Amino acid sequence: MTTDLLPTPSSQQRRWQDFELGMFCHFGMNTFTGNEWGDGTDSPELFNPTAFDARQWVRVARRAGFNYLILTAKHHDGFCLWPTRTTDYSVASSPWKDGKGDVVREVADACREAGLPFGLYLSPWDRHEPCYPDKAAYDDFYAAQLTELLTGYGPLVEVWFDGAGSEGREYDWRRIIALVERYQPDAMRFNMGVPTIRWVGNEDGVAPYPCWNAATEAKASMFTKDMLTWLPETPKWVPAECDVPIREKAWFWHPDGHRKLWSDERLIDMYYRSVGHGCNLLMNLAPDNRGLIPDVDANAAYRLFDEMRRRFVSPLAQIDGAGSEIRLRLPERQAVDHVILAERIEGGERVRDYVLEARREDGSWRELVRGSAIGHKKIDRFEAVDTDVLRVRVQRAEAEPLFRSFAAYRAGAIR
Ligand code: FUL
Repeated sequence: MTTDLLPTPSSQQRRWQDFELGMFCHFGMNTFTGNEWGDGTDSPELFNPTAFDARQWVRVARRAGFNYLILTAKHHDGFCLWPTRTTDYSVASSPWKDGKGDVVREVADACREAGLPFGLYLSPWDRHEPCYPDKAAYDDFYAAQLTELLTGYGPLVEVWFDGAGSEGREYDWRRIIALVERYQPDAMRFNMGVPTIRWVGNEDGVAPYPCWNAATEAKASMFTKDMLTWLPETPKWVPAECDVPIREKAWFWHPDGHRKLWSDERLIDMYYRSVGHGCNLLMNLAPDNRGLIPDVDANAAYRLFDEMRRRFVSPLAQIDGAGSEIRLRLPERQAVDHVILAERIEGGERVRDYVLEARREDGSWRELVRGSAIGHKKIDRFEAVDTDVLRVRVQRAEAEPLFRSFAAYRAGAIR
């Protein structure tokens, strides 16, 4: 067994994986028109939030337990939330704050005040910009926009490159990535060019299992089956991010409000199948046309994460360790219904197959779960068993298994 060839994360990737939960905020021209994909012809006059308060967004993010926030600086309609020099299709041409406002600045500042890492989404597809059909001209335009964002708003945790609408289109990824590397070397790069994190491949907030951290490809968008070609210098370790709107298929707030808020059960399931599969969950809470996150959306997020904290705040027992069999002794024989495993991923994702077992009163072992990937985290849930010792037996590994944590819980609910 050699560990030399095992992909491992960078320190920035490890930090990002520990965040686990991100809040996405889709806000822009669509917020005022009821569209999901504006066509770029809507007048800047329409952009006029009446009570915009970035601190409220950040309070919601903090109260819910999100550990980073990503804002759509420009969505597919091309309308820019900052006063860019590249186009007049921006907040500078809107009545909001007499054209003197800067949404990106206010959200960046509110995040910094609260110590919340901040990231930006900049859509490559631009339905407004007249030079879009001219590849070289648009590459210059996009690079200029990105440079403004990378240099003007402090440290960014993530830059989100959306593949939607760009199916079949080529951008100068080498140049784009060089800008991110130059100005924001610690930022995660989502899914394109030389990504450091990848798209999970759906917008349901769920990862398949196993969802290994090492990957050589990912889907480009919801609208194609094509897999992306990443540049050869892409790291082997590219953990997945699961993005999902908290309302069914609605990234933006809609004046008619008819999009369904996901049920608490569905949101809990998303948590198990994203964070519980070792991935990050990036959940969208859309600010409304006042410029505030509606209470109903915020409350749904609070209920979800409060419940998950209730389940997992205090383990019955927890250890770390190395080796292919690790035992976890409980303080007494008691009911257990969850186990959370985590590898020390700085040593790579070593475990390939494992079995989790509980010791019966007669000393024999009862199998609870068979699994494969552990990586950053694996949450296993099962019908409650009474036991005093749990063990994980690694049946196949790339190198000696290194456990950051092996913890048992009695959550009193497994759904
Ligand atoms: C998709 C976009 O088309 C949606 O509008 C949204 O921005 C989502 C996060 O990505 O590809």
